[in-house]
Amino acid sequence: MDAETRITELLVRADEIVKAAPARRDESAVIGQAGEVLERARDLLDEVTDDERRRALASQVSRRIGDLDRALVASFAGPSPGVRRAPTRGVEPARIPPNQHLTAGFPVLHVGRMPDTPDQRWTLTVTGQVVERRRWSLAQLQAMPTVTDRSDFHCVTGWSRLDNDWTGLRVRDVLELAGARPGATHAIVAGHPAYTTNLDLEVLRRDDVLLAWAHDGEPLTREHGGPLRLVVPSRYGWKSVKWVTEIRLLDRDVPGYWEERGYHDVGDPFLEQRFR
Ligand SMILES: Nc1nc2c(c(=O)[nH]1)N[C@H]1C(S)=C(S)[C@@H](COP(=O)(O)O)O[C@H]1N2
Ligand SMILES: [Mo]
Repeated sequence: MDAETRITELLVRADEIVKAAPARRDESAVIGQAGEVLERARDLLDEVTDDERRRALASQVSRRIGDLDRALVASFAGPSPGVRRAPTRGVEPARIPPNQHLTAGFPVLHVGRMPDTPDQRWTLTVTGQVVERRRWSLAQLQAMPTVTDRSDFHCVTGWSRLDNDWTGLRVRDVLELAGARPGATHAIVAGHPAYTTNLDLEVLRRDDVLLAWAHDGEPLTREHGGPLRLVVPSRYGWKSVKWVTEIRLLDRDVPGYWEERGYHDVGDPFLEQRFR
């Protein structure tokens, strides 16, 4: 059976579970089961060789996962709980983008479930417009040359957290190992459960763009995207994909999860590019 047929079967199976939900008592168990089936379908997407078909199936998978997310997370926008404001006194005003305030803590923001994949089974795949599709385990990534970079983090919901010390790998180095094809201009970065965002390669190759596994000297916690997250300081936080599993290079710009829902394709906080 080819990947396409298997994916279609898994989609139908997930729909079945969801449609059976009203007859059951535990909604979150239903969401969990359907989510697992959809994650299996998503894992097979890479095996669909036809670009057009893969895109169509990917959007069917992510739309369904999105539906589960909406069932789990009633509201995402607006001030997040746990955001305590910090005084801006003594902070260089130019560091704070328009209409942002500083936060004292480190809020947790995401749609959908956190993955429970153990670190030993975590992999990162670099694929798409590359010379060679590559996949590394977390241990392999952590054996590569490591950097620590201090940067500011700006969430589109209004909070900014300054002076984050991120430790990990430069995305640029990982891209070099896979080899970007000449036509590659953009990337879709994917993280669990079906979260994606688009970035252009020029940004991804900057010094401060990391695949991080530590924050402020401590191992990155699961809720903040551990064991591996993308960090893109020059863009709003939604571009900093948590639980990152794949970087797919493309020869065009394709919107990700929030971009499909109206957020800006670029997302520069200093230009206040929140929505299109
Ligand atoms: N996989 C995944 N990554 C994600 C998100 C998400 O929903 N799923 N949310 C993004 C948003 S909107 C923000 S602001 C940051 C928040 O990171 P934090 O929870 O570590 O503060 O994660 C980003 N990365
Ligand atoms: Mo955000």
